[in-house]
Amino acid sequence: MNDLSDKRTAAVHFEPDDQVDRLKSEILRKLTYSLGKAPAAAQAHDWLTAGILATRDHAIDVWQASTKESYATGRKRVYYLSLEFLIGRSLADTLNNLGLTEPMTRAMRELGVDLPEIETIEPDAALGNGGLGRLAACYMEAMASTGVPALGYGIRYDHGLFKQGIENGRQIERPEDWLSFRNPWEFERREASYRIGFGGSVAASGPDQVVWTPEETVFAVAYDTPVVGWRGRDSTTLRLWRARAMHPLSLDAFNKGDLVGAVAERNRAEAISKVLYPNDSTPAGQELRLRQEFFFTSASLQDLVHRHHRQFGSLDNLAEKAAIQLNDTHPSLAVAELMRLLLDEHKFNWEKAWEITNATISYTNHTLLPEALETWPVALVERLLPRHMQIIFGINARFLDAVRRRSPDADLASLSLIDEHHGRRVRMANLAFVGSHTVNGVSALHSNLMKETVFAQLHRAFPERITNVTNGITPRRWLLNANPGLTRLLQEVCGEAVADDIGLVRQFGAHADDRAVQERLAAIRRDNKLRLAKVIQQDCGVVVDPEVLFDVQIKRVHEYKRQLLNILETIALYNAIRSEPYRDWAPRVKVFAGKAASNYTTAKSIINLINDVAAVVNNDITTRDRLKVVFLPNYNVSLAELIIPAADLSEQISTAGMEASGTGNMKFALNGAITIGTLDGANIEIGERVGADNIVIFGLTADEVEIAKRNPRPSAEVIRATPHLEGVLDAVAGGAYSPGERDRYAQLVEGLRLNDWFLVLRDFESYHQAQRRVDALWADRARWWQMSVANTAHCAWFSADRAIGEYAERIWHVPAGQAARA
Ligand code: NBX
Repeated sequence: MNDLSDKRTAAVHFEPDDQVDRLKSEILRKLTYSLGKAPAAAQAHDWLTAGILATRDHAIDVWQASTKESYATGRKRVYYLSLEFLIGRSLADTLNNLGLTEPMTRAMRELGVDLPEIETIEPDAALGNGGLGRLAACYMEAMASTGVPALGYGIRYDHGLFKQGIENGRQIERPEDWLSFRNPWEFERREASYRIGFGGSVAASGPDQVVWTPEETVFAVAYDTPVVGWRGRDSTTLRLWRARAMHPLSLDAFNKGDLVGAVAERNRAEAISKVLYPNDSTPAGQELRLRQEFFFTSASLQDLVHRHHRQFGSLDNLAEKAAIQLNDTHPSLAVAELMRLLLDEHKFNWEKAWEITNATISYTNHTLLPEALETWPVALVERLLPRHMQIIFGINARFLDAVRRRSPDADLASLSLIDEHHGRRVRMANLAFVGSHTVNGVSALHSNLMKETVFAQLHRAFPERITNVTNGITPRRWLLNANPGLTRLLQEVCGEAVADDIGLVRQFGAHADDRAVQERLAAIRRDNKLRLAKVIQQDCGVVVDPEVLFDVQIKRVHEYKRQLLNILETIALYNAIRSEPYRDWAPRVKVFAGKAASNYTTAKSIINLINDVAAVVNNDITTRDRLKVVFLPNYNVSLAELIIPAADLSEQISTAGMEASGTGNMKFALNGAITIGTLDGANIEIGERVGADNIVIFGLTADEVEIAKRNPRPSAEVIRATPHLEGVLDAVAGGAYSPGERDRYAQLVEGLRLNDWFLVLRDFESYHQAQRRVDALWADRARWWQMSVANTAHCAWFSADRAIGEYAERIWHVPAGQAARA
């Protein structure tokens, strides 16, 4: 690391003015020689690209030093396989981590450019759906910040998650196009390109060996992006694969005048990396999705095996030098693909290949929703990946044999990698579980539920395998960058070093009663709310007062996340305010944002209802000062960065037992919002840390939900026992909020009346009461700020650095360079 630390020292010793001058000339060089633009003719996007290219040069210095160091020392490396990386924008975070925010801002200003303004035109890289993808992005940054050598492997989708528009209250999807003007952060690596086979036939060539002759071959080409960690000490690499055809044009077809046929192979190949599937927590099921999964898994494994072999000359020590983490089951085929490479290409026998595979791979589960568990028809896998299907059968036979020998009464049917009941399907979770040395859940509750429910039988067979690593978020993006006001206050109170060691925010807790601190906090929050209010006015045409309580629910729209509970309670509140206008209701704005999968009819109907309720409420002068409802379109990482620091109340109201962890909950709490939530996922751990007095908990527990589902109470009975609910449901079902189409929500409400699967009705009263406790807390503003301080002060533990530290120590067995422990 010597040359690197020298460089850093050199940077530190630059006089600020020199540094600004240097950056100015770097930007101008990029503008002139990389973009071919004269400053006088440069547009905002030219300045942005020039700024990114100048910043990227600094990132490259760090990156090359990191890579060199990890090669020179032969350290173990982490390979994080994820079909999703929800990156968002990169410029502001990279500058901040490099310590260049201030000099770059000045350099741009002296060139006549407003940096924060041009930062907002950087495309928001949305190569992910939600929590799982954002977690992967946080972990790439946290590994860079804590000195864990790592490569993230994924797909370079031409089109990320769709853009959401709201038209007449309804979600419409528009294609996303982040690559349309090139991506200045990435490097194409022609030399890192691999052949990915599909279909064809297999022929035995040795005791465990087979020759697979694919019918179709596609190229995977690597695109690398550096991810710089805090203070530019280290960097990880995001390596995304793009699909290219072997033969981009068939001249035969072309010469015959068949222009479509001439590019057919190319279109079929390139379709693989064309678009992200917009499903969150539900499998897509199409063949193209399986092709995507195999494509990126195979490219990544070929790459890491090739690099390992080049570096160490043998694969015997793969597990000592490589830890492969599977981000959910999308890369489960890694188990079979690694076996194939070891058996067929490197001629290991089965036992040795299995030992290496199992010692190298580990798997994270992100959801227990039964409909989310991926399975693929055996017939499809057999046709697309004949060799892998053989290997999966081989693994299964040996595994079931071993279990049978050890425990003759084991439930083999549920352990099997093959589900024999639904037309024979490969269970990707069982494949990942059996192929891994460690399997983890993402919160304490979730990991326990894994043992009791979906993985109960596998857990009995491998009682040591399941462990927990509660999720974490990077405090650089979600606190330092998103909330500079709060960061400044924390640095004054806890010392500058809080940016290096987030654990120091603990000291903030001692100032919970300090009036001056409370006033500062209130002023910071007000500024953040003003910024958000501007966007609300622009995007929703609604004027909101920054003095009222900002009550926020932002996340994918899903029945289990219960946006429906929130909006029904909002209607009850609206009715109550109208009937008792002079009671001391806490004036609020209800902020919603989130996308629904394009084929998820119920979720889309919920979005429609929120917008319809907003239209009625926002136009009612009797509730004008008390209640507003807004739905911000096109929720993404950048919008989250704007909304979270402006939130007073964080809605984390999933049906208990269904939200594996949540990570938004952590971002809000660290920024000082109060959580109203169920005892679900990481809410429980947030409650344990901030204390029961500093969180508002309601609703059935996971155990009670379990019982309630086994003995459901008829909805009619629940409705009868719940004040106000009947009126709310009747109004919605009868078209009070959709006068132009009276039966628009008839089905939605009928669904609840028939089967309250997500316990929206059951938890309604408890939620309503919890909201009245929020009203009372808000009325006592000193108490509110006390709670807010406690939340910030006790949430450092949710730093991704802590989570990565746990993975490094307990799962990957890699020494973290400077893992910060909160
Ligand atoms: O992963 C999310 C969970 O819902 C969150 O509770 C959790 O905080 C987050 C990070 O651990 N899961 C998610 O985003 N997606 C999936 O779980 C998923 C599973 C299968 C599938 C698609 C998405 N086919």
